[in-house]
Amino acid sequence: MPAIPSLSLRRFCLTLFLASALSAAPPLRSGWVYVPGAQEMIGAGKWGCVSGLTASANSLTIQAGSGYNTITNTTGPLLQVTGDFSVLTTVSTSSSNSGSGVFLTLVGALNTGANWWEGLKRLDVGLAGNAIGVSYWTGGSGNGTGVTMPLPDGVSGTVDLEVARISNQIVVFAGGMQVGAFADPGLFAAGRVYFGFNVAPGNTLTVTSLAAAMPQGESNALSAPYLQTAARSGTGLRDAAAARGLLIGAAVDPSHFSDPGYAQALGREFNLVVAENAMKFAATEPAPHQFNFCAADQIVQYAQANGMQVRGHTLVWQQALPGWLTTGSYTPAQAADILKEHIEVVLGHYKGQLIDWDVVNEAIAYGAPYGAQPSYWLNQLGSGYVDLAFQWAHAADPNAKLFYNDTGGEGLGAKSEAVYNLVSGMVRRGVPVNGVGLQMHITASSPPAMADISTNIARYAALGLEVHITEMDVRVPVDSGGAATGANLSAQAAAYQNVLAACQANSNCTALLTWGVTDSYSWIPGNYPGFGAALLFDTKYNAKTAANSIKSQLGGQGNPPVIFTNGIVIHGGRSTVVSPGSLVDIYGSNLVGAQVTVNGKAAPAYYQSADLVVFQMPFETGTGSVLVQVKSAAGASLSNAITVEAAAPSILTYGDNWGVVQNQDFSVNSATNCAAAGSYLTAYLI
Ligand code: 9MR
Repeated sequence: MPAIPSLSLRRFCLTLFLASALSAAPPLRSGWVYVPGAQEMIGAGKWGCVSGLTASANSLTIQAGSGYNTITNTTGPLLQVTGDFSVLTTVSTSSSNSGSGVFLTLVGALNTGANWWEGLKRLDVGLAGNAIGVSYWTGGSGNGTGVTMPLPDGVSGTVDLEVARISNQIVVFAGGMQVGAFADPGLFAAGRVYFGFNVAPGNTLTVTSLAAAMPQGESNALSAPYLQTAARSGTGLRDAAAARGLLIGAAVDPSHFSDPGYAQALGREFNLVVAENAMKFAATEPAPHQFNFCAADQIVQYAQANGMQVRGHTLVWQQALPGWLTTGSYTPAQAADILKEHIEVVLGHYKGQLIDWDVVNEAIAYGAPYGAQPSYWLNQLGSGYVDLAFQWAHAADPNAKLFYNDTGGEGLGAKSEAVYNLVSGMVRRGVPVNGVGLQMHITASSPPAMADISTNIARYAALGLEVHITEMDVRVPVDSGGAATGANLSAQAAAYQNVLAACQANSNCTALLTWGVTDSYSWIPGNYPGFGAALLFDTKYNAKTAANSIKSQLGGQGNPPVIFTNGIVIHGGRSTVVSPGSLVDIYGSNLVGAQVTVNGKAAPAYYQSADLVVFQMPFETGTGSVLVQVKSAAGASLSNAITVEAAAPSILTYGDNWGVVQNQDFSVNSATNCAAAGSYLTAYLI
């Protein structure tokens, strides 16, 4: 009989202990200490970027529906391990556990292939039925190896689990007692441990502590993917850009920081980042008045750790709006309040940390006649929403540089005109706008003419505005494996180089950003079927021809020569149609001191200036496709392929003139521009 009161007293005490120390980690074993920073890994936004669970300050709740709910936190805390370590957690389940389970999941290597198990090294340890269930996968098959260990007497309900790697063994403890061990098949040999949980169908898991420990004297460390620092080569694009006073950037999605190649390439090559999606309205205000900066903050932290600047994108757009807003029935006055609050909170959160903001994005329609883009904001607030947004943004952070960003108006033409009219109108009205973003989502086959881009940038300079090339990608046709032809990749490289050259030709153009880092994660294949390979780095993070052309455009003594797109034409004409022996014009930039080669052989030049070279197509050049290149002390242009045609007698035309006859001073001879007696005339014929 005396045993009964004693037992109930113990239960009473245990309940009190649990209630008062909800998020305390299970006790450490003798001689073990917490990995620095890893005593508490639930709170403070560490799981806020992970979907499929509910995170509060001191617990995680994970439910499974009809299938397993398996979660790996690839964006939050990550353990770097070299020696022995353990992970401690306190878990409970609302379900009976019979035939099911809730598990702590430790991932040593992430999936690398099409099947979920390819390359995956994973260990699950948890409550399964009335036992401790263990399963592990080593990357070669979806069939895990299962081990069952007994739950010690008296351990049930809320359970303290500890999973340790000790020498070559995985050792499992429950309620402070060792319940089993098995040989470690090298699950954490890559030196990393991602944290996760796995919940069987119909089960609910509640996690009230998560910590990591190690024997005193070990040097394991807690890190997070977004805190990685890239090894700097000193020869990255960013190094060449910095020497030119230019920012070179990329759009970033922080979920890719767990891909080591991504984090390395980004920090090695770029000195500027922009959030591809993480700072948009739907991401930052997922519920009314509730702001979430989890993913966006990770980008800013990564940038700060890697000495990079950050652009803000974007406060006001008709896309990426949350459902609560677009399906809510707000009055125009309420919608205005919502937008004003959104701008104030988001700008306020990043005050002093970003170089500028795309305040309004794509307010002009995508198609002719390029009126106002239909949008929630236009419906609710009328066309004045653009000015209002800039005014609210300026009031919220008077030091922030405020940009208008749009697509399809990079060169000259109707869209460009509409954007220019909108922005110049704002300037006239005294709206606080500081710059214009030219997105530059273009194709290699028909890029805007470089001269047009340069002219467009220059007219914003005349308004006192800065310009950034904000979202450049150059899509090319790809096969089903995502591969592009060498010719298309060369054309792409020329387009990149020309856009950079147009930017460099104008001192108000201060940044060029690409819309992503690697072809692996670009938005292009999903939106333009049959196209892809649009960025500077391939799926293995190798620099593509385009990256090299950007680098050569940035580097060297002075700028290497550039041949403008479609810049090789018959002398005095506007199209290619060159034949062996004909004079050929090359329009470009940095052409002083240039040597022209045709298929690698030097060709005689007749005239040279910074933006024009006239050379003669060597007579011995055959007909068909030939490669024309220009070299100077600063480097070489890209090779441009043109077609040499058989000579056929014809008179060249130039503009409205039939036949081109030049006076000795190179002006076109006409009824009102006669040749002086005794001077010579040049007639251009084929
Ligand atoms: O690349 C972005 C894609 O992942 C998003 O689904 C999409 C909608 O939010 O936005 C894409 O980025 C766009 C950018 O924000 C504005 N200019 C056009 C970009 C490509 O659509």
